[in-house]
Amino acid sequence: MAHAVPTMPVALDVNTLAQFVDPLPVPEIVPPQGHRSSPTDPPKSVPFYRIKAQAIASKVHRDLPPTKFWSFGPSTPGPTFETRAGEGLLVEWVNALPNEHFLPIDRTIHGAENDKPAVRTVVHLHGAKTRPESDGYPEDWIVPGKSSLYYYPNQQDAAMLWYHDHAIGINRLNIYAGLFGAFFIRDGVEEALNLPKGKYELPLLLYDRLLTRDGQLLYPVSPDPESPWVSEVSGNAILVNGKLFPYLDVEPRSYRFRLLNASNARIYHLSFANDAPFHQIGTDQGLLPAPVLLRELEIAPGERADLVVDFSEHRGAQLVLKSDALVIMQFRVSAGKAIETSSLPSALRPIAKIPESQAVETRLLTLDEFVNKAGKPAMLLLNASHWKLPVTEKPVLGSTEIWTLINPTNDTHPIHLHLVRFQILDRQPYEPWLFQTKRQLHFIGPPEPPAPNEAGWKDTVQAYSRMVTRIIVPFEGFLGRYVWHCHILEHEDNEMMRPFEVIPRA
Ligand SMILES: [Cu+2]
Repeated sequence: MAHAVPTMPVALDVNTLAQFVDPLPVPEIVPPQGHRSSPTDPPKSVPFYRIKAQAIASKVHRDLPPTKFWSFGPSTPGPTFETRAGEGLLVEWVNALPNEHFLPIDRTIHGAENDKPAVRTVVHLHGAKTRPESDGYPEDWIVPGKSSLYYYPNQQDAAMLWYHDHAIGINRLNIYAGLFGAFFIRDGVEEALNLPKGKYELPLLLYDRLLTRDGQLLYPVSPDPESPWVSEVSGNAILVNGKLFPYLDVEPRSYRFRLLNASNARIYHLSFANDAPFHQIGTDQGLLPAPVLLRELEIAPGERADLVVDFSEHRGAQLVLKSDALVIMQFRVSAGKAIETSSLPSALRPIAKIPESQAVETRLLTLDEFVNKAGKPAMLLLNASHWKLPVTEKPVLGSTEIWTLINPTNDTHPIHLHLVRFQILDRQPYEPWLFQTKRQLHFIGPPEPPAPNEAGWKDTVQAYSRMVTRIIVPFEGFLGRYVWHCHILEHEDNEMMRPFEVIPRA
């Protein structure tokens, strides 16, 4: 009997759609459903939230039918959390998804084998300092009908974090389906600065998707039906807070935009079409020491950027935000008078540079790509080690380490460590062949310090191609098992992810 050959649905040509016909949505701030006792010693009464991962349909554009998504709420992205540093909260993450996945699972990928349920979720709060049992370990997934109760102490500086699925082997599909949202921690340092706030502060969650002609999510597959995994997915439609080509009406004054790259693989090079300058005031883990004036911003998957844009010079104008040649969204600046109520101070939050001498351990860690017989990427690893091998990175709680990320591949890999925040020391070009054959680090250029807009606390670092990227990491917080991984989700799933374990001092 002949097998039916599945036909690839035809991709939408987004250039046929009218631009700037949908207003930018802003995900709602989720109210707590009451208070409960925290799992701390002593316990305290903390806000309690119940969040349901569910199948929804949402219109991404005026002229497209509703798109089927999975989301942590009735709309996508999921609702936004707002909390304060040191104020813990509890979330019951409920898996209320259907029993079948609507995106193509590769059963040859680790953790997604035939004996595993198709639909599994586990939630990680990216950037949070959380105990391991609430961190969303990739194997801690739950099936439809189940839930997990996670506690977030939020004992850390003000920052934009984001929650997203982290289920092993299908993470790229679950996030692509829409399982993510924003999480803001506030603190007194930030509030004392008089930055734009209230309706003048907005999250911008950027993610690209491939859409079919009838507006449905298309997740591409390889020509091999036995292993449909592809090495990177970039879409034709760039969504901002769930809309394609949205517009935002703004007053001629300053706005604060909290930007997140929630894409599977795309690195954005953001700028305004008229080359308007803007300031970056914060990065992944909070405020920078000082505002950095930019005309272009590069942001990789998992990274966040805290931006201030002053529209007062653009009264009556329409500014288009783009990434290279791709149009993302439009800002319509009103012509009327506006009152500037915020200010941009020259100093934001002091950040002490960690001296290299503080590090008690330096680890050389490689980022490896393996190709198949056809020369196509078949698998990616950290330190040439599969996920299931014993844990090799065991930092001592309270100690500082230097992680030297050696990237012989042709790609930038955004490397994310759970639990911790770190500083970038430098990046330096090296000769990959000498390292691969003799394990000798031979540098072929001077070390480059981080750019001013990276010179703050980070939790995701772009490890550039054919460069050695060094980060210095204080392992503070909790004991136990966490993960570090590439945030290109296709890489992470196949198997560019490894555990690390924070151990007690001997
Ligand atoms: Cu990668």
